[in-house]
Parts: sequence; structure tokens; C-alpha cells
Amino acid sequence: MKEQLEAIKIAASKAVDAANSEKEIEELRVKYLGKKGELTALLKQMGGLSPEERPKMGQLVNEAKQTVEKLICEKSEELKAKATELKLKAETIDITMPAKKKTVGKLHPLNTVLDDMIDIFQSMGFDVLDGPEVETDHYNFECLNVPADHPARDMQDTFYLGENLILRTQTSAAQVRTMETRKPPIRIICPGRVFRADEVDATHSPVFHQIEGLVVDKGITMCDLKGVLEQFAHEIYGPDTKVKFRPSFFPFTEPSVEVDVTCSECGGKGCRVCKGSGWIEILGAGMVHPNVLKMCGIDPEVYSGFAFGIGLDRLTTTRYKISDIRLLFENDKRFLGQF
Ligand code: 2U9
Repeated sequence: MKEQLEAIKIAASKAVDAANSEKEIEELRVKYLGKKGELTALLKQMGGLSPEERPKMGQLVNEAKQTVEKLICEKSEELKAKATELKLKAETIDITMPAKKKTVGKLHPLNTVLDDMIDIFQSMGFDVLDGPEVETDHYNFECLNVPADHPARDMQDTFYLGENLILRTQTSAAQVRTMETRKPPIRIICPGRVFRADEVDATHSPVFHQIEGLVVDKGITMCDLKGVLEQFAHEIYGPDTKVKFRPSFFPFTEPSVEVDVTCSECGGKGCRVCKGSGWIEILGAGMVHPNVLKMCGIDPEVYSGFAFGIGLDRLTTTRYKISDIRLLFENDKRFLGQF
């Protein structure tokens, strides 16, 4: 039995030495120390020994068990340490490596200009409103006093989605909807995308952006229109900018005006940008036509109002000296990254 015990100890020591994984170590623990293990089997055989030999042999088997247990524990610790070392090596971070560059997004130039304009009008007490891009003929044309034979209603100029359904050609429809639901005083601006079936070139796009405004109350006059729009022009182009109101015509306003400011490029002397005139047109405006007020459920005998429309895209291209309006819609990151 003693020889058997020695043989088991030698075999166990060799096997533990050769083991290379936690799994193998576990298998050896079962093989030698488990309930059906080789050393446990030896203990069971001790029944056949004489009463004098039994305690001696029992002690030897227990010592062997402790030795094998110790070998297994040490090897297990060694393997665990090796595994941790390998894991740490694999996860090593080289802190001297240059960091990956993080790119930060920027506002689209149209949004920068729009934000500035919203700030200016909000500081004058205007609310900002939104409306649907798909509109009915009724809200886009009918309520705005645009007659049935007006060229804007032609398929060539407007995108028709159905007999009465169109892509809005101006944001005015949102203001019509507001007049139907809100009582004066009304002081709102409606920024948004509008659509016209234009040929695409450096200055025209079938999709562009407008910011329209509307003020309706008792006693609103052309003086209010001039005051608000002059203030706007001074805030956008600087306090020394001269502002000129030229008579014009729109079906939805009467009287109507177009507003020019002194060219910011040449200061009014005349240059390539203003085509020698010294002036740049920035917006159209006028007193809301009584027919429009009536169609929106507002009594023109009691209330009056003024409205204006500003093209956002041209304002943006002139501010940033962008030569082609199409660049605003292509979303080329090389272009947008410059602003
Ligand atoms: C209501 C009544 C009247 C909005 C107005 C203009 C004049 C105008 C152009 C500017 C450049 C369009 O984008 S553009 O091509 N707009 O000249 N817009 S008055 O008049 C309104 C709006 C709403 C209820």
C-alpha cells in the first residue's frame, strides 16, 4: 500500500506539473482527491489492514492528500496569475499614443442666420410659429387673395400633389391658420422651407427658405411696418445702414413695398455685388390686404396689419460670400466645415 501511495504521489506531482489550464487542474483534483479519487480509494482499502498498521497508514494517506492538495492549490494560483498577466498585457493602453481627433458638428449657415433673425424679432415681441409644408390651395392662395388666373397658380410655378394639394410656395398659409384661431393682437414670424418649380441655377433652387412676419391689431399703420423693418435692417446690417422703401405690388398686401439697404460690400458707392446701384433688396412687405383679413375672419374695419417676407437663402449667401445657392443644399462637409 505504501508503494501504491508513493506511485500516486509521483504521478500526481507529474500531472500537476504538466497541467496548463484551470480545467486540467480541476480534473486532477477530482482524479486524486474527489469522492471516487485514487487517494480516497486507498483510504477505503484500509479496512483490510491490522489495527496497528491502520493509524500509521491513515496518517500517511492523509499526508499524501495534503501534499497533493498543496501542489494543486499552488499550480492553480500560478495559472490564475499567468492568466491575469496575459489579460493585463492584452489590455495595456499606450498613454503616449496621440488621441483620436474628435470632430465637433457646427450649425448650418442657414440656421446661424435664422437664429439671428429669430433673436431680433423675438426681442421685438414676435412669437415663432410653424405650419405644414403640404398645404391646400385654399390656405396657400385663396385666403391670400391670389386670383385663380395668377401665374403662381400655374403648374409651371407650383408643385401640385393633387388637385387641391400643393407644396407651400410661401409660409403665409401658417399665418392664415393663426389668424383663424387667434384673436388680435397677433405678432408672429413663420420661418420654414418653401417650394417653387424653378429651374435650378446658382441663384435659384426649387426648395428655399423664408421667414415671414405678420402683425395685426387695432390702429396698425405703415409707420409700424417701417419702424419694425428699419430696426431689423439695422440689427442685421449695422446701425449706419440706410433703408429704402420702394412701392411694389403683391396680391396679399396693399400698399406693398420692397425694402433695400445700402450695399454692405461697397457702402453704397456701387460695386459688382449691387450691380452698380449701391442698394441691395432684402425683403418685401405691405399692409395686409383687407380681403385677406376678411377671409381669415378678421374685420378690416376694426383691425389692420402689416406683413413681410424675407428670403433666408440670399441673406445667407451674401453674408458669407457664398457664390452658389446650391452649396446650401448639398450638405458637403468640406463646405459646411468652413462656417
Ligand atoms: C399674410 C398676409 C400677407 C407676406 C409677404 C412678401 C411681401 C414678399 C418675398 C420675399 C422674398 C418672398 O422669399 S421671397 O421670394 N416675400 O415679398 N411676403 S408681403 O405677406 C403676407 C403674409 C401673410 C396672412
